[in-house]
Amino acid sequence: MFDFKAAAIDRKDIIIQEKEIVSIDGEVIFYSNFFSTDESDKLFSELNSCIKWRQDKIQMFGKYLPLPRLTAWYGDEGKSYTYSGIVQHPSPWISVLSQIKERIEKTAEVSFNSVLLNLYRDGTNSVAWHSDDESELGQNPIIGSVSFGSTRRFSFKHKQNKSQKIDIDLTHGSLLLMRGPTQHHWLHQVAKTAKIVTPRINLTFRIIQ
Ligand SMILES: O=C(O)CCC(=O)C(=O)O
Ligand SMILES: [Mn+2]
Repeated sequence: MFDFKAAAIDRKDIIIQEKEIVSIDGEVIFYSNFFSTDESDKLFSELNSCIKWRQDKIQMFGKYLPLPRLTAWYGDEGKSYTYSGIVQHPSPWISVLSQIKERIEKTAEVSFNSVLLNLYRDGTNSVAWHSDDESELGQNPIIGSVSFGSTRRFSFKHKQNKSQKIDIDLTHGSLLLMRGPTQHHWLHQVAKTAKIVTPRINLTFRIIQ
């Protein structure tokens, strides 16, 4: 179990505050400044230039439509991932991704074996309501979500009690941990917005069984 009493973790320069976002029917914890601004600036530009971004298409109403964002999948050999009918075969780990993975593993207290990356080029890019509940993620998946670049609003909506909604702004250098039964009871999305014109990169570290 996660120790909520440990309210902050030491980073060399500052204390990272943790905040519980969801506690009913799930466990979601947010660290707003997990990476320093300096580090986050460097990681954003490295990811922006080094990642092999791809434009996937999904089949809807008999047509193939481009996803409203670019994606990439990295991980241990053989850890393929299927979502919305798209099969992603992993590219091997690169140094920048391994560094980020190692940093968040200390806090998440697990070893991740894969990461899905999303590049939201501007506010027209988004991800629709969904849960990360694919069978290869196991019963109660733990997901470590790291964000760099533009702040975008991440929303939760309870599946049974639809009036229950929680919004959280995912800032540059933040970490959001989702675990426990969260994916069974909550949907999440990043909605389109006319306010944002600059890019954002999100990495969701996962454990493929
Ligand atoms: O961009 C985000 O913050 C979330 C992305 C997401 O939910 C996903 O890739 O499954
Ligand atoms: Mn998701």
